[in-house]
Amino acid sequence: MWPQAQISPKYFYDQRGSELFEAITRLPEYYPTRTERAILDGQGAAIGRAIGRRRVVIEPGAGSCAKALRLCRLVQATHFVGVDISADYLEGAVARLRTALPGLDARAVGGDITAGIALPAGLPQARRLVFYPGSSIGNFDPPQALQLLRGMHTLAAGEEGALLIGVDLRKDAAVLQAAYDDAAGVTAAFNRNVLTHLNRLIGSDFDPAQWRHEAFFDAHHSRVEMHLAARSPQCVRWPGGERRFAACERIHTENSYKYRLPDFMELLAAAGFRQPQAWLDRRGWYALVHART
Ligand code: AVJ
Repeated sequence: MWPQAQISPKYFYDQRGSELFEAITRLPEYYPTRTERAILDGQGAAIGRAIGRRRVVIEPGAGSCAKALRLCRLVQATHFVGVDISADYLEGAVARLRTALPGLDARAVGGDITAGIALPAGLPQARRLVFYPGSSIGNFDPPQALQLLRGMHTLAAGEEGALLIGVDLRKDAAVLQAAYDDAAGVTAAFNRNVLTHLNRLIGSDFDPAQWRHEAFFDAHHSRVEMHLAARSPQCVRWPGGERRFAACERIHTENSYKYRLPDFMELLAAAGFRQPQAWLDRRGWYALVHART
């Protein structure tokens, strides 16, 4: 038997994958993005008071920078550093941010946050705010999440350092299921696109049409899992190797952990953060959490 096949979710985000993810955020079933935005818009005054003004905002996984624009406005940011794996996509987004906020010193940095970020030289050490919205922390298992939060603590450390992070909370399994297996099939296309991206990266010959999208909530691990299941037995080849798949054999492509708020607060404390404050939507589906270094 072969070991369980898996592909890291970071490979979702080539140009096409980033576009498909943007489409996901507009789906009726995918509540996290609009719920987070509703919290930031509805409780922005209180959140803004907790954060304070003239911040140096660092956003790992900045993507389209749509949230960065809102946040930088809210806290009258002096500097912004967007970091993303999809560097080309990010460059365009940061350029638009500069146009929208002419006073802002905005930079784009290509990179993988799990590998450590090289910040631009001369970035002020004081008043740093690490902004990690979108519940991307959910992609990491709790020990990895702790390590990542520790890295963010180091990134923000200095006078008045802080973190503002979005966390998706545990909720009804049917709501979660629908959010990751939408009726229009956009999440299925997003999931399959990882194979197209991989083909380009390693020269493999995956046929995306041969793979079925699967998503379900695993209550024990408190996570949504996404998989691709082989529609028929097949052999995938690339220069220097091959992998046979039995019919229905799965490739694990993503975990999306859903936290209970007290558990997440504990994780923050373990990473060295203090004075956490959380703002939730009315349904209690999502939290924006602010904490100091
Ligand atoms: C970008 C990791 C927050 O887990 O909800 C959306 C990615 N995967 N639909 C999430 C995703 C399937 C998303 N994150």
